[in-house]
Amino acid sequence: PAMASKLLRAVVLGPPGSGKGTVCERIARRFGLQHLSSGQFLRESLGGGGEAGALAQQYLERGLLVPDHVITRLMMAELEKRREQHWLLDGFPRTLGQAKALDGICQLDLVISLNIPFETLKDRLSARWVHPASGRVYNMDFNPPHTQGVDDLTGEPLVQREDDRPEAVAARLRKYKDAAKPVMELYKSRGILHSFSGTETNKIWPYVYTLLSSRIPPVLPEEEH
Ligand code: G5P
Ligand code: MG
Repeated sequence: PAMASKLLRAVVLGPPGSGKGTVCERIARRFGLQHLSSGQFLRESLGGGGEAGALAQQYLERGLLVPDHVITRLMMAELEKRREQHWLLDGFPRTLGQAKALDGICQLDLVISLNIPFETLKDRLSARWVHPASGRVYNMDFNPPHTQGVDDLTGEPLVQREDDRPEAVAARLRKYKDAAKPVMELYKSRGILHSFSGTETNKIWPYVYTLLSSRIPPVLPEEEH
């Protein structure tokens, strides 16, 4: 099919814990796209000890959205570096202001929205453990590490994210809805929004895979996760 030359510009939206990272990771591997997570970029920027990092940390710990100009500047710089690659944004844009900034630099082809019940989200986040240095994510029920409490590849300890504490989780879920609604409506009105509902990523995945396959040829077969 004639879908070779254009670079794919895709976004995955969804509340905290909806599986954006999990789905993006699979898409990236199967289709050879760059997976760009705004949350991961932010967490990496915290380590630097700079003023911007310290400020961002206060938002992240409380489960609040970082101000639009901060995250937009960060993402625009990262996207600029990857102009020649297919990419898939995880967690950006999250407000109408961010969506408009993104419109200024590209034309989106595809927006995937993950619709997951509130109770499911709460359960998942409380069982999540991460390896901070790589961003690898585990879940004690869904994809536990080979050895409890340590990263499969490095053997380093796993930690819980500050914002996965119950108080922060509730705040994040509330805030998400308010900010995301106008973004969804914008993409829906353009006819590029594709929503997937369910409680299990593995059941949603085949539909996501089919959708992506219609836009870009897979580099790996579908069966293995
Ligand atoms: P992040 O890092 O973007 P969130 O809160 O949007 O964080 P999060 O928590 O990373 O989203 P996710 O990526 O949607 O969730 O989900 P995931 O990690 O793949 O899956 C969650 C857990 O469930 C994992 O343990 C996974 O293994 C498990 N899981 C997946 N599928 C299943 C399943 O089918 N069954 C089960 N049982 N488990 C499953 O943003 C962090 C912060 O950064 C700032 C904000 O402060 C934000 O709170 N930020 C921004 N601020 C402003 N604007 C932006 N654009 C910002 N982006 C980030
Ligand atoms: Mg994530």
